[in-house]
Amino acid sequence: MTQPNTSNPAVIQWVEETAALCQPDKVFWCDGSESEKASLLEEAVARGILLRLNPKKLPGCYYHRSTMDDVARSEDRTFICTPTREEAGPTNHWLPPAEMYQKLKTLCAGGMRGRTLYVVPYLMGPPGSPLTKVGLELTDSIYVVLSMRIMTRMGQVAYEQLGLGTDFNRGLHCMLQMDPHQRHIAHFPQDNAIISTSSNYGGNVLLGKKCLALRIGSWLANKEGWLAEHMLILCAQSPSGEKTYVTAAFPSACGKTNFAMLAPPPHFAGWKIRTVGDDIAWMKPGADGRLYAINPETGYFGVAPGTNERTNPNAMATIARDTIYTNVALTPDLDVWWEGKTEEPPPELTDWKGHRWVPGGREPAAHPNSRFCAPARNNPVFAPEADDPKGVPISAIIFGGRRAATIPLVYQAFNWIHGVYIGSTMSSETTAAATGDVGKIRRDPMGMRPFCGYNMGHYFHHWLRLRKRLANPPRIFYVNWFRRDAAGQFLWPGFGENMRVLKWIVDRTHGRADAWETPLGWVPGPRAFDLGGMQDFDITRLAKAQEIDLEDWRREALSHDELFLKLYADLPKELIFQRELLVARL
Ligand code: OXD
Ligand code: MN
Repeated sequence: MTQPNTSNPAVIQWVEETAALCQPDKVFWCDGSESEKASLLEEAVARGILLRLNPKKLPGCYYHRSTMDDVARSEDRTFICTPTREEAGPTNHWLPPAEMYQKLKTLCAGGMRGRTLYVVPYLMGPPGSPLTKVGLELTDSIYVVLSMRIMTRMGQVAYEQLGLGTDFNRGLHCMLQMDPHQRHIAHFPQDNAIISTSSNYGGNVLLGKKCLALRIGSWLANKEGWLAEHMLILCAQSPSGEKTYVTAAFPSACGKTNFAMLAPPPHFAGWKIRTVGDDIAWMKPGADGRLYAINPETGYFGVAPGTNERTNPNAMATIARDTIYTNVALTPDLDVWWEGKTEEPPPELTDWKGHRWVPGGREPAAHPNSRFCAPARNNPVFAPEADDPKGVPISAIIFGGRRAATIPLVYQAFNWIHGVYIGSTMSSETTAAATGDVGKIRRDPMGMRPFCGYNMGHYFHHWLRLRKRLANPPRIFYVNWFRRDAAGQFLWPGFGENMRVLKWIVDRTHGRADAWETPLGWVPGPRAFDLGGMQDFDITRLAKAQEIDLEDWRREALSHDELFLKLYADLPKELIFQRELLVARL
């Protein structure tokens, strides 16, 4: 549609101003309809931006290949532009707003010549929820428009929620020439605005996701008294029908999607795991003193490599239709493949760079951070509560990371403050989801280090303060699925078997599972952890996975200082005391 489909004067004015700056040939006002989707897909295919995949094998699925150097989030090009450096804090890149606006306005001037500017109205959250936010993304990428359709409630529904109001996130995305030196993912929390340039990678440009739902979201949450977190939300339903809602914060590419869609092993017949969300939770204390969560998204932007019928059968069903794949490999009959999809690779592929690929080469066929973008509704275990404006009451919060040593499979914090401490000292080996080294241990508090839109020390204060508004707070746990033995083998089988850990967590929240006190927290008692039906699993491996080596932990406690020293000026004293208590217990 080339005429405004809203009468909201603030929206119209902002679109006019942006068009005057970027000078697109055309302005297209998206309405989110099915007919619009069909014509945009047709155009994207005709322009070679998307390739239609084999409709018999993958109905409604499309393929996109990015430029070679635009394959992951660019943390070093991500900025929080607050009036003072202190507000952004030591973990964020910072520039004063005026300087960044000036820089980006110069870059974007005339930047859409010869292109179409798409106006994408969207909601983060179910219509009518007190937590839901309205966003508008102005983009010159048709790939972004089609992906935003999947990831958000996009279209007229957003204008309906906004009415004539002015409270909406202003997001501008200009692809420019895709030069990485001109790449900026700039956030202006005080203005509820985002400008993203020179990238077309989901995490940098689907502005509702990391930029609004997490960076601006966390800033708003601090101001308004709620939490915007990098967490999945799942419902564990017992055979008797009891529903327990759990969130889990793991860093990027550490298995949130797999855990959110977990398929319980046969021994847990009658248990159902349902997905409310796989990446982001917005949570607010309810009148009953419990913490309620919504998933602001409507799709999954997940890592393809490693996904298969064993690791995540529900994801495989989800991405069998209506999905946009990016940077995976292609078979000659236009099916998709990635490392780990099948044990044996097909005899011939086109790799993510567009080159012929045969097994045995040194380069992977799919990029390690290749992605699927799929509607949540395709998920066979989609939880209908995901549409409930009230959200779901959370009984447990799980923190976790990818650590080959030291960190046990599961333990429970003694209380909320201790839980905030274990979340704030969370660590993980870095993954391909962000550019830079892979496999280096870094402190990633609450999985939010790349996503906290303000000073991380203030963020910890906010977590601690929230406790006072929770008469019945979620219990807090820590997990590590990735511990290895001396031979480098994983000690715990993971994936569906994580149901055993989840069951203990669920039982703990209901006060019915045995636990032992250790220096780190509570761990499952000998009879509390159900290993029934596990073939080829030696109980001594569980003991190894749970082992607490005090020498290792003394070193670990020392390394907590790495981040704490950086944040010292704003670090809550509670966390310093918690560290002392931990050291005293070791
Ligand atoms: C993501 C990420 O894409 O965390 O969800 O990088
Ligand atoms: Mn994520």
